[in-house]
Formats: sequence, structure tokens, C-alpha cells
Amino acid sequence: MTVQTDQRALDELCVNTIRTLSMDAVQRANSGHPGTPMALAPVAYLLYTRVMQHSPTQPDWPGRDRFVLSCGHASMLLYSILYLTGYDLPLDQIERFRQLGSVAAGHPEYGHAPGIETTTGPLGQGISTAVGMALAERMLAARFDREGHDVVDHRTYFIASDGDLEEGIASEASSIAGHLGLGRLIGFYDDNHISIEGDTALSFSEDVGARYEAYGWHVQNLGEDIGLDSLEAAVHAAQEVEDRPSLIIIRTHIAPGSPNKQDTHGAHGSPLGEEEIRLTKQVYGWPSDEPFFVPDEALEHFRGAVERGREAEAAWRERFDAYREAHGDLAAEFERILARRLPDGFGDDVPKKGPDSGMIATRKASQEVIQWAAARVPELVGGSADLAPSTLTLINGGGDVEAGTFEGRNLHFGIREHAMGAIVNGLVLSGFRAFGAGFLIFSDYMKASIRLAAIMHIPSTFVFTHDSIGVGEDGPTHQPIEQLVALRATPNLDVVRPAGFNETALAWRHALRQTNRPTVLALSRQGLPVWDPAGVPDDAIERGAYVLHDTEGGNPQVVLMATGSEVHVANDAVKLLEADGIRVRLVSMPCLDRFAEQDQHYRDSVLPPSIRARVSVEAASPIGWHRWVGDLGDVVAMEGYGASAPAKILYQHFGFTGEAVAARARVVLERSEAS
Ligand SMILES: Cc1ncc(C[n+]2csc(CCOP(=O)(O)OP(=O)(O)O)c2C)c(N)n1
Ligand SMILES: [Mg+2]
Repeated sequence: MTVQTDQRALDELCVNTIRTLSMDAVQRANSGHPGTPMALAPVAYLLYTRVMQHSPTQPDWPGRDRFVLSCGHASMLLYSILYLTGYDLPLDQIERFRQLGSVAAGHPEYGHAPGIETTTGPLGQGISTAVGMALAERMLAARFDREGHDVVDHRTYFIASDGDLEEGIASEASSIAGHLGLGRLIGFYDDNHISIEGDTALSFSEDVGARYEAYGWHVQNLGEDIGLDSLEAAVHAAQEVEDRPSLIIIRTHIAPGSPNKQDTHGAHGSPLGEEEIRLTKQVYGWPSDEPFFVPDEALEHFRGAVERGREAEAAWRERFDAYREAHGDLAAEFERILARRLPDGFGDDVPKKGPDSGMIATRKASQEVIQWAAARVPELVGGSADLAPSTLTLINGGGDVEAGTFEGRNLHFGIREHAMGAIVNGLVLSGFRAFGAGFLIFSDYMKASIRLAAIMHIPSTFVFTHDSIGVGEDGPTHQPIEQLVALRATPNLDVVRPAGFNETALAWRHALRQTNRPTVLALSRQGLPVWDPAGVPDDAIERGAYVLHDTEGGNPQVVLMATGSEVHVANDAVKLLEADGIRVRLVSMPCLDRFAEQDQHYRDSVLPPSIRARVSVEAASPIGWHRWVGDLGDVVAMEGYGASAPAKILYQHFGFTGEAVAARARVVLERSEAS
């Protein structure tokens, strides 16, 4: 045999190792997706052994190339290649694929094992998050690279399936990736003609390549010509194109080599079966029938990635050391940002305003606070989905991020909320403190991305203004009702609805201080009075709720509790009740999620169990409030959709006035006294 055929045989053995591991793991779990990892094995093999700069033993090395498996259902592809190339994802975890406690979960989960760059599974999220990562790379390069010192110059690779490219979010993200000319984004489209219900011809017939060309991508369609050399040549061609993202279309066959399952949708999401695995291994000329068999020579070859990775990392470190010599401050700043450390002293001088400041909408307060935060936290970047004049989220003097100009801080996502959510996550995964802004009603459009941020424990910030019927004349389509409760129901997500300027300032500080939890800020469109900052404790958001006003002596008969703009409505009721000699406590609850996490002692100190006359006021769904008002309490909320009218009229119409709330409080008080 010649050296070349030796290499060919070894390549084939390695590719087949990925395939057999994938089918064995799915079989053992009796659940999972074998066919696609089998088909994509050559791509993963090529990327991880010949193309990508990555270091299995230093998986967080900043200079590494990123890889995102957008079709997360093909997770065994990623687990196989990570194990084989020497990441800390041992074979016994793969043997326990999809079992409780295994890092090899059903879909790749960020944080479970090194080398998993983002959580994928909801189709379209991965490719869109990858766009955020590729954008982050350009933005970091613009900030940190200097003449002769390219410390940021990695690439982002992804694999997307039919489902990924059918999803709307992928279209949004791909459109903006093309617009921004993200040349370091290189993806494979697995054109296998199969999805769950059968042939993709059932529902997918556009020319995907033409579509991506129209987005401004560089497109190569390899058809069936997907030998390693062709794949590698295509990647090199893609790398040459620096001003456009690249898509490499490959016509694969799901479950290749499987005599009875290849090219069938049956190979998508079910084990092949013991017998079919035996037959397939025969077709591969596989040397063993033992499940999870890994040939020594294959493993040894894969593990070459460890040494190559160490060398690549060391070379980068050397470059970084030279950079540090030349630009010490920048190097320290780069390390600070990637470590997610805020600048020293951040938050000590949070802005405050007094009641004489007039009426200020919390979106307007946020606008001012953003300037304060942006001046202190250079990694704070963000943008909105074409609503910046309304969300008031521009960073003054921050500059715009545009194709070829990536040093700016203001992103313009266009009207692409869902992609905005995923791109923000990609930016945050890359070190930025990024936010995306829109109207609270459109949080529905990006809920899936918000949820992934929460699952991944990353501190993305989502700024939602126009947070109630206070939107006014735009009417029910624009008036959020159930959005707050849906977001509050999302685990590991803080939903903060500040009541005025001072809570808004603390809310932004809270969001920026997070390292493992995303934050939603729900802000008012309409102007609100400003409380005396002396009454707003420094930990108002972290505690979630606090006593804003209390009866003298602290022995109230009734407790009113509210969030955001309705704190002021409740306060009007307080005045009316007090005029009648009723002792009232007013509780502001800017973050119910945090309040629920406080210990019983604190919660009882705010909402004393002995006081059962309680009324909550929030112009949104009542769901969730009964816990806080108790059996005898009352929930002033929106029981249906809003209407189109001026905000003030709507507040009157739906019972959000001091008079209406006071009347409900009187009923509750009578009821509690009678009980
Ligand atoms: C947003 C979303 N919708 C639905 C699913 C369920 N699902 C998983 S894979 C898949 C489609 C499979 O087709 P394709 O993407 O072509 O993957 P292949 O079968 O080729 O591996 C679907 C609908 C999902 N994971 N995410
Ligand atoms: Mg498919």
C-alpha cells in the first residue's frame, strides 16, 4: 500500500468510528438520532482534525475556532468527535448517552462538557447563535487587534440541517449575517432530503443556494461530491472569502451504509436496531461487533488533535504575550471582558433622581441609565429590532455596527426579533454584555432564544418597553397581557419591572452584575412619578420586593402590592384609604422571581402573614399573583385583552385607578375582618 492509500484507509476508519459510536450510543439509549451523525461524520472529522484551530485540553482558549451543531438532534456527532479528539467527555458518558447525569444529554447542552459552545436543539437557534458568535469575533477584533497583533482572528463553523434552514429565525439571522458581511462564518447545509415526516419534498422546495446567494452569502454546492478532499477544498475556498459568510451545501444520505435504513426518515430519530447495526458494520468492514469499539489506530490519529491544539494554543499565547508587551492595557481589558469581570467599582455610583424631576417613563429612565452603564462597561453593546427611537436604547456616541465597521456599540437588528435574541446570546457567549430591545409584546417573537439564554445560564439582557395597556392607542395587538407571566414562568430568568427612575437604575445594575442568569427589563412607555430615592433600598431588585411606604408604627390593616407603573396607581389608592383612616402598607415588587427566592423571614417581613387583606395591582395577566395575595386577597389585573384608546382612558376603563383599587381594598379589608 502507498502512503496515500494508508491515509485513505485511516480516514475511512476514523469516519466510521464516529458512525459506529453514534449508532451504538443511540441503540444503547434506545432513543436518539443515529442517521444524521453517520452522514455528517466526514464533515466533523475534517473540521476537527484538519481545519479548525482548537485545543481539546484548553477548550476555553480565546483564539479557538467555534463550532456549532445547529441540528442539535445529531448530538452524537458532536459527542463522538469531542471524545475522540480528546476533550473531557469520556467514553463512559457516551455509553450513558441521554441518561440522567450524563454530560452527553439528548441535545448538546452548553456547560455540560467542554467543547459545547452553545445549547442547540430548537432548530434554527444554533445557526443564529453562530451568527452572533461570528459578529462577536469581528467586534472583538475591531476593539482589540492592533497593527501587527491579530489576537482575535478565529472562525465560526456550523452545520445546519433542513429543519434549521426552514425555520424563520435562520432566515432572519442569515439575512443579517449577509448584510454585515460576516466572512468568518462558514457553514455546512446538510441537504439530505429527509426530515421527520419523510422526504423534504413534502414541504421544502426552494433553491436554498439561490436564497443564500440573495442574502449575500458565498455559496458552494458540492452535490454528492463530498469526499474529504472536496470538503477540504470547499472550506479553503470559503476561508478565502473574507467579506461574505459561506454556505457549503452537501447532498448527504442519512444513515449511509445501512442496507435497509439509508435515505429513510426511519433513520432520523430511532435506533437502527441490533440487526441493522450488525449489517451496517459489515458494510463498513468494521473489525468488531462489540458496541463502542474504538480501534486503537483511529483513536491515536484523532488524539493528534491534542498536541496540535497545544501547539496552536501556545503559538496564540506567544502572540498574546507580545500583544501584552505592546498594549498592556488592552490585553488586561481583553482578559477582564472574557472573564466576565465588571470594571472595579462598577455600580457604586448608580444614578439617582428625586421626586422633583417630574414625570419620567422607565424607558426614558433606562435611556439615561444606559449612558451611565455604557460609560463604565465598554463591553456593553446592544440594539433593537428597528425600535430604538421608542425603546430609547441607543448608546450615545457609541457608533453603529455596520459591514466592515465593527467597533461601534449600537447594533441594528432590523425587524428580526427572534434572530436578535439568538445573536445577543452569541455575543454574550463570546464575552460581550449584550442586550436586545423591543416592545414587550414582541417578546413572544423571541421567547425561544430568551429561554435558551436561561437554560445556558448566560447573562443576556432583554429590554422590553411599552410594557402594558399603557401603550394606549395602538390597541390590543400591541398591549402585553400574558407576556410577563410567561417570562416569569421561565426558570432562571429575572423579570424586572421597575416602578420609576431609581428602580430602573438598580435594575440595569442588577442585569449587568449577573454572570449566570439572563434579565428581562419591562419598561413603561408612559411617564411616571419619581420616588424619593431614600425610600428605594440599594438591594431593591436583588430582594425582589420591599416596603415602599408604610403606616406609622408599621402595623398596617391592608397591604397593597404592585409592580412598575401600577405602583403609582396603588399609591393613589393608599392616599385615599389613609384619608379614611385605614392603615396601609405599599409594597413595590420589581422582581417577583427574586422575591420568591428570599427566605421566609424576609418575605414575611414584607408581607406579614397576619395581614390577610392584600391587593395586588398589575396591568397584566392575574396568573401568579394569588400566591402573594392569599385566600382573602384580591388581584387587580387584566382578565382579557386591552383596547385601542388613550392610555389614561384605558387605565380608567380597566380599573387601574386609585379609586378603583381603593374600592377593591375596602372589600378585601371587610372580608378579612369578617373572617
Ligand atoms: C424548533 C423545532 N421544531 C421542531 C423540532 C423537532 N425536530 C427535531 S429534528 C426535526 C426535523 C428533522 O429534519 P432535519 O432538520 O432535516 O434533520 P435530519 O432528519 O435530516 O437529521 C424536527 C421537526 C425541533 N427540534 N425544533
Ligand atoms: Mg434533513
